Amino acid sequence: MGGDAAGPAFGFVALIGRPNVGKSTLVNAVVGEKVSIVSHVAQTTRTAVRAVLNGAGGQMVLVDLPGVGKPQTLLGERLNDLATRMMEEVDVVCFVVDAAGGIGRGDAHLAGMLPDRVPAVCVLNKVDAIGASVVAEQLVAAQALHDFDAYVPVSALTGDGVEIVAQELFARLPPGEPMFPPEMATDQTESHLISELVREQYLLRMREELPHSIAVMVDDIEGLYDPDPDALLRVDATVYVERESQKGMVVGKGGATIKEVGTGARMQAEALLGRRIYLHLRVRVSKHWQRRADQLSRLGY
Ligand SMILES: Nc1nc2c(ncn2[C@@H]2O[C@H](COP(=O)(O)OP(=O)(O)OP(=O)(O)O)[C@@H](O)[C@H]2O)c(=O)[nH]1
Ligand SMILES: [Mg+2]
Repeated sequence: MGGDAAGPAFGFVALIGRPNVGKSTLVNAVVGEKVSIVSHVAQTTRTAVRAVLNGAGGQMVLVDLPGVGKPQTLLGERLNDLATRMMEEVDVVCFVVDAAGGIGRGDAHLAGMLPDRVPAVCVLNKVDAIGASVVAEQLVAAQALHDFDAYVPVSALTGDGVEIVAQELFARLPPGEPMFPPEMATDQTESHLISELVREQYLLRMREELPHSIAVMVDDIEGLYDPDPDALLRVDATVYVERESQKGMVVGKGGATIKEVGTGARMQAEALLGRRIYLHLRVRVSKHWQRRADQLSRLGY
């Protein structure tokens, strides 16, 4: 196991945990790049987001996944299914709990679903928000969840302990050749990355149920293969809401909200892609898309 004289290690690691425990923050911290969007809203991650880490011992693909919770909609059911299916298919599971929020029944339920044959590392996140005695208490609670192969207290936010998470995961990968070129941090398309950055801007600004009602699709992207590095990337995207009444909130007074969101997402996308971008957003209603199989599939969920 792990990279040794016999050759390099390669494998997939699934990030498993309840919503909001900090899985995506951890993935970004481990690879040192923003690959997956983050917000205070549960169900921020809706797809399997792959992030690639190259180390001395080999290559590891972190698969960031939706948090597993009580599903309220068909979307919620699909997100749970995706995460629980992936934990069966990977080489290692990285099980994340919120040590500050406290390990609870949701964690126990999920830990009960962990397959025995897959090594699992337990990450106790958000230790920046608690004292040493609480960390010790949460370590005991984590040990009662499952017979994990390792326990690592971290703060994905400050980066404390993140290096150790990478080491513990690497050590449990099977031997294998790298699958991705070393400069590739994620296999997401530019379109997907941009649509996620737009959604993140909304998640950070919207309240109540509205964040869950928002989906974003890039309809058109032009200039991607222009050899001129200064050429403008032109992106058209649609923000979907579930009801006519939500349109106003997404657009904002005099278009203020959609303008702010567009600027925020564009700036992040420009930094990530190293290109100048013109981003055009429009809003459409897709009635109750979270509950409709045809609409979910169309939106990529
Ligand atoms: N204090 C503190 N907050 C954190 C830490 N890690 C993540 N957070 C916060 O927790 C919230 C959720 O973070 P995410 O990374 O989006 O959580 P997630 O588990 O990916 O959530 P879902 O995708 O919805 O399942 C955000 O507001 C983060 O800033 C941490 O180490 N300390
Ligand atoms: Mg996430």
